[in-house]
Amino acid sequence: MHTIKKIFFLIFATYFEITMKEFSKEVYLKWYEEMTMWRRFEDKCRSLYLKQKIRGFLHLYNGQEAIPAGFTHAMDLSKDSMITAYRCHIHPMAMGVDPKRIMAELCGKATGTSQGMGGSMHIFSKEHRFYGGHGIVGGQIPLGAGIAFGDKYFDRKAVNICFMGDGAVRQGALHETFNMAMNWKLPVVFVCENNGYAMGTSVKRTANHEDIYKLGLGYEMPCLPVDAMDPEKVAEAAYEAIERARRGDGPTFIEARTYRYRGHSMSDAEPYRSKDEVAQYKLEDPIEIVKQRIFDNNWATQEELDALEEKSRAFVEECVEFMEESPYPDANLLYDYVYSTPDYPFINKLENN
Ligand SMILES: Cc1ncc(C[n+]2csc(CCOP(=O)(O)OP(=O)(O)O)c2C)c(N)n1
Ligand SMILES: [Mg+2]
Repeated sequence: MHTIKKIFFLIFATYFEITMKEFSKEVYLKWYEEMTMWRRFEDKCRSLYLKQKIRGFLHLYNGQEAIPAGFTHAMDLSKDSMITAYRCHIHPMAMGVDPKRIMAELCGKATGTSQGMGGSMHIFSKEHRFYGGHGIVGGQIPLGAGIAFGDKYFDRKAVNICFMGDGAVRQGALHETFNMAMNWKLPVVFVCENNGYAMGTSVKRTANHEDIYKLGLGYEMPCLPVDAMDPEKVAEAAYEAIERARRGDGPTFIEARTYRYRGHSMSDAEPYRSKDEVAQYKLEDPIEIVKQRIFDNNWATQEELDALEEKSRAFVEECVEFMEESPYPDANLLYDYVYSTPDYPFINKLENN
């Protein structure tokens, strides 16, 4: 952005007080209700998986809730977008996608976000600009930059938030993307959700240092770590990065330090960590942090919070009812979504042999 344009923006921003929404009582109560609902939703998925109503893979998000809570507080949900990996049930809910449709998708029902044909790793909503749900580790990193390229090209003044895991940052595609994103000053915020592990491999064992955010330094990309157990800290870091991208100054790389309470997926005996370690992180549970701040400010009583939690519980039950009452997709539809090329050379070659 030209210097004059920048100065004009700063004067405009100061005059009209364009700053992030404040961390009010309403925001904290909303966070409490949402985060307890997200936690219950994931716990319910676990039990539906054990009943074989959810098949295939299932990656739960327990412990990481402060990240979507903080980011959506700082985003402009009327135009900004998100993309992430396969641990993807909660981000779209934070963006406004109906959790009932996500529950239906997880169980392969026709009312699901992808008509039941994507499943747990492929939640998607064009309407809410949530662009997946990607199973290839790191595959979404260049895609996020591509979305930002489109936003810049069409001058939409929108920002893409591109989430990835601590395992994904070891993919070569991250480096190609960081280079291009900085070169073209793309409006994207890269966020590594560092939950300590890539399946059973700890960050400690992955590289010679644990400061993932420093990967931005080689590209002179603004980069920083943030305590991602606290949604307020996440929102502050997110807002600064989003506004930098929006005014044309390019990407930021945020290392959101978090922890996952459940296993990598449903089939994980967790031999790589101790129960003590998990218990230690539960002392800084993001939901408890929100609860404590509500109490510290006398914004609600225990009974009022219990009532919000009950609302969350009842809503998750409604999601399950919606899913149970929904039909499976028509079997014939399967053929509509299989990509096939009649003259695909390799299959012919196999058949000829
Ligand atoms: C290219 C590729 N390699 C390997 C895998 C297998 N795999 C699935 S998840 C995963 C770990 C990724 O961990 P991380 O990026 O930290 O995300 P988290 O599961 O912690 O959210 C691996 C190696 C894959 N899906 N894609
Ligand atoms: Mg991880």
